[in-house]
Amino acid sequence: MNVEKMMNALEAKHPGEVEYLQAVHEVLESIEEIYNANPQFESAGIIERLVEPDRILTFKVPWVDDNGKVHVNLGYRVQFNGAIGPYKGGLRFHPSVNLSILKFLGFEQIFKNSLTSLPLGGGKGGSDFDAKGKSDTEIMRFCQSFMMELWRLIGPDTDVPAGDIGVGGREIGFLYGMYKKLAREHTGVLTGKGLNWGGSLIRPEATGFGAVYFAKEMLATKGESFEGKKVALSGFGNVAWGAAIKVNELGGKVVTISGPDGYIYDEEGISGDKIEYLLELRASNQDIVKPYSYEFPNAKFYAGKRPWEVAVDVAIPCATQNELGKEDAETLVKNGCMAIAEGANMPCTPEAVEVIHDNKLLFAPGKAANAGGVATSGLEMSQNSLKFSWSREEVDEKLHTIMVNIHKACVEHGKDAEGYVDYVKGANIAGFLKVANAMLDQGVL
Ligand code: NDP
Ligand code: 2IT
Repeated sequence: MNVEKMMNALEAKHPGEVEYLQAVHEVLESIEEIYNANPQFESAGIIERLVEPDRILTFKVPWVDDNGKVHVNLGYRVQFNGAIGPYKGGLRFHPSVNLSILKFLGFEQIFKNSLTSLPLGGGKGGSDFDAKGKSDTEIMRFCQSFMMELWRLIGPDTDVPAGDIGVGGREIGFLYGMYKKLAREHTGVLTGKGLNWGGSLIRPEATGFGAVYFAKEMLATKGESFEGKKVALSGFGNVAWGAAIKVNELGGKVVTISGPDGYIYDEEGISGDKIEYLLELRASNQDIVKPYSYEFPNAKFYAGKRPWEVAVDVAIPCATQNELGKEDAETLVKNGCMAIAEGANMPCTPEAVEVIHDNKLLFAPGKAANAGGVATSGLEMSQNSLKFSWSREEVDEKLHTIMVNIHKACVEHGKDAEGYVDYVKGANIAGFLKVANAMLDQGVL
């Protein structure tokens, strides 16, 4: 494999799919050496088959708003690779959603799911639907219409969607209800379900918990812990919420959260009742960042800015892709930040990652650090198959073990001669090898 040639061919075939090409490029660079050292990969065309999704479904999603007006959104499901298990990955509802974004997310998901050690293939889906300002009944009608198309493509052993940006417990409920009606069966076809109808304890917190467990392992390699550390989070959704809880539990202090309009700096720390207050705002579909600064006047709101200008020990970007650029990384380095863990998928630009690596910071890529979410989805699927529920402690312990093992796999494949761990390389190689070997075993498909 020649990375440049491969990228040129992909750019010609998929012009303008910036995020997808960015994600593929990163993986190809990491695996080039090991790929070329194992000629069986080349002769089986593994990489050419891996970079293209198995299939993509695109469909229209018509729905009626509360005033009787008809709207049409686009819906997608990208079934990327099913070598090691049923397609698995979230649904994103956000106006920015397009095929490039879903292909990048589906591609990343292949390696992430492989790292979890569970039998999960990679997929992703979603819609350009904007939930901001919509009523619950509008969201319900949209989800029902979306599922009327999607249901034929998914199943508990075929493809198991879950949440992502804009899709949480409420949306999964509406989607599941419609699936159940159409398929006439109660199965674990979606994860992130409510606790009363097949969901798993810890799933809502799992991505954030997992990212903090992973960062804890990284810090431990330097003899450090979260105790007394200042931590910057971005966003305040499913992932940031879980991360905030776990950082506080481990003795760290969360000083920032953000939204599309700016960030909050709360020197006193965001914990306890403040987190409860944020959750109430989120549940009511409101902007949360600005109101926080009215409720807690010691906190400052910085309009139109990102939290990376605050001096912190650890940064955990939890909002969206490419939200932390080169200059942000330079500022974090200058301010003495020692570790960055990607709670979101690909929040750091390639230029930012270069700065972080050049300065030998601890850096966890999303496909390793945020794998706790999908891993706990995998645990939800296991519980559904067993028709049994594990306790909070049991799920948390399994999640913790999975994160510790992912960290070990990254170190095994990413440590260089001087002892610095390139977790990006480690995660990509470890994730790739399992999938590539499964593809070799199963023939050309
Ligand atoms: P949520 O929708 O729950 O939260 C997203 C948060 O990020 C919100 O606070 C949102 O603000 C903010 N945000 C969204 N888009 C932007 C933007 N363009 N600029 C600035 N802020 C933005 O999503 P999740 O927490 O589920 O997902 C966050 C990230 O984590 C995504 O990258 C997702 O792919 C990844 N991830 C999610 C997992 C999960 O289990 N949910 C698992 C692994 C990764 P607002 O609501 O005001 O728009
Ligand atoms: O990016 C992700 O890993 C997720 N949004 C979670 C996917 C899942 O199937 O739980």
